[in-house]
Amino acid sequence: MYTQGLDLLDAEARREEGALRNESAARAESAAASCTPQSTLEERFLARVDGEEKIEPKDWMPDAYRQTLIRQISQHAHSEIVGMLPEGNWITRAPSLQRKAILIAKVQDEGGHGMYLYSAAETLGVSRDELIEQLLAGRAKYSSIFNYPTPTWADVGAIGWLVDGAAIMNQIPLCRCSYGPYARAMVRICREESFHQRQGFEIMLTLARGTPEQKAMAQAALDRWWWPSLMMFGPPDTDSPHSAQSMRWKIKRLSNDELRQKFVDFTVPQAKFLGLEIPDRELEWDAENGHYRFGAIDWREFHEVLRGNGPCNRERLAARRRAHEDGRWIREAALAYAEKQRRRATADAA
Ligand code: FAQ
Repeated sequence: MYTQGLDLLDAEARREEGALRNESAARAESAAASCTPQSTLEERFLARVDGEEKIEPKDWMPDAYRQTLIRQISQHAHSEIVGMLPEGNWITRAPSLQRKAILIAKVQDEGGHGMYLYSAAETLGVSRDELIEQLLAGRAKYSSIFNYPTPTWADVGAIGWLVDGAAIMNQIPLCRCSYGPYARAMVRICREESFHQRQGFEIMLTLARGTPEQKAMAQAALDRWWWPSLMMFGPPDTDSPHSAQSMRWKIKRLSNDELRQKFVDFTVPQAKFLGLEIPDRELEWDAENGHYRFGAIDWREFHEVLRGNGPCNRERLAARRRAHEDGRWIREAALAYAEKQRRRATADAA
């Protein structure tokens, strides 16, 4: 289902790629920009956005557009990196060798997504070191969802099914983001997320069709992850300070509430297929408008998690800091090796 969505997008992405301007044209524009009034530059920029042209790193762009992208892409990158932790918790205890191999691959993919996204952010003039320093200092946001614990194997299934499912729902429109490097990174990321979602659903299906204890374990994981997954899409549109501007700039294509509704509409039939119950007494099909109606989200919980008071915020940051320290020697070794290669190349050239 998700893959079909991606195929359509792929064709679209290819058309958009074809519309990309070449680099020398971008350089010429940047030279001309230095003596063009700001208002004209802004008008041209918006016309390009409206015309579905991709904005590329060397193109002129309003500073607020650049800052919005740095904010969103870096938060997204941090989410992928911190997002390795809840499932990483189960790598040593996966129930079979095959499950373990799949989980390792999945968690590595998330690390890779973080790397593409840090690279996309770097094209906007911020350094990866700076971004990582902000994360480790606790000054950067990452997705609220990764501050919840994974007490059972079924949580790994629920994350793949619901969290990756929500991530795909949010990220498919980002493949059409107006900023080229982010849009292109998202195409590959969405393909991998599609595999992640299916592996999670398959874990849930195995448990739901297993013993009564296994089915109960799957249900308990769904109970734990349902509401936090709905929160992943961000605050309601009426309380989302960035949405209107981001949609005008075609960074975001659909609003937080639109995406949340699409996710609910897709996921409820999947829960039915699993024979599991969504933990929402108010959930009901509204035939008139063709969507599920769902109960109120506890936004206080969301804001508490964002303030650093979720069940695992402290644990997650401590784990990231530890990993960063543990990796210091390899970063230093890689830099020393690169320096040695550089010196050799200089000596050979002399
Ligand atoms: N958690 O005005 P809006 C994944 C913040 S990747 C924490 O609506 P915006 C893959 C928001 O940043 C998951 N903070 O903001 C995976 C802003 O704060 P600021 C991550 C949140 O940007 C799977 C403030 O609230 N995905 O799961 C959250 O227009 C499994 C106001 O909000 C992305 O990052 C939240 N849930 O819309 C990995 C996708 N929601 O900066 C491992 C890209 C909102 O003013 C395992 N990002 N905030 O201090 C986006 O699409 C958007 O940034 C939204 C927020 C939709 C998240």
